[in-house]
Amino acid sequence: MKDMPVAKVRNFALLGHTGSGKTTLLDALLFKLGATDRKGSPEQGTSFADWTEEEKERKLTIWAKPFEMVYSSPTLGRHELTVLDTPGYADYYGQVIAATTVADAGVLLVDATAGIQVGTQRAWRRLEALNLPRAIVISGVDRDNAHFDATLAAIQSAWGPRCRPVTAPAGEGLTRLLAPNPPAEVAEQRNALIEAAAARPAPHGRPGLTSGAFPGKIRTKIPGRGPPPGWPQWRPPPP
Ligand SMILES: Nc1nc2c(ncn2[C@@H]2O[C@H](COP(=O)(O)OP(=O)(O)OP(=O)(O)O)[C@@H](O)[C@H]2O)c(=O)[nH]1
Ligand SMILES: [Mg+2]
Repeated sequence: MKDMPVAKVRNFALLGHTGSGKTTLLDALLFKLGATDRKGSPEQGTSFADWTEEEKERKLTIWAKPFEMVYSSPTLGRHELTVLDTPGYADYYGQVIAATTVADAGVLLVDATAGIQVGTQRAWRRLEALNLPRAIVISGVDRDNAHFDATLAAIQSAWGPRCRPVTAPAGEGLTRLLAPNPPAEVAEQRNALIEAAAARPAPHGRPGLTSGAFPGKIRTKIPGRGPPPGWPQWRPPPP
């Protein structure tokens, strides 16, 4: 994908406690976005990520590995996703350090049947230390003993009310809170999300809901250089 402009590349690492579902999510993404013609499974030893003999045997990730896929959206166009799967098992934390050093963002998985665990906290601290942008995925919501609301409450209690859901269980499945005409049961969460977004300053020169001062420096991978070509330049809002 050498023809993809840098501004259209999203490069993020999957992080979380061992068994929280990082590799399962990666295999699902690869299949859903058409990068593979079957869905791999770490449990069955068919994962595209956990492919070494030791990983297949132990049914867990040992090595961080990058995977490329293309996401096409009618409104946002084509984007290249470079997704790094990482091990959650504490002995292999060095792989998390390496992956987050090259990632532009982190996606942290929190298991809805277990809540915030030691490996979740360690991953969060790493993201904090690097000041990486991040998203949280509550995984395993299909399991019988899953607790979405309690997991969300634990996340907000640990890391603040800025952690707002953008999707939530409704009826039989999950719904996007910003989709047109969402079910009434998610109206409260939808309003809270819109209010939180409206209260934030506009990020990185993209149009926001309010204008305001830029909260920090634009982060680049190469110290001493400006943002890569094609990145939007932030300008202070007019007085
Ligand atoms: N029902 C259900 N099972 C899941 C889900 N996500 C993961 N699992 C199962 O949980 C187990 C662990 O999943 P993995 O994807 O290997 O977990 P991981 O986070 O990659 O674990 P490490 O590689 O050790 O860090 C596997 O048996 C998966 O099939 C989910 O969303 N729902
Ligand atoms: Mg794994």
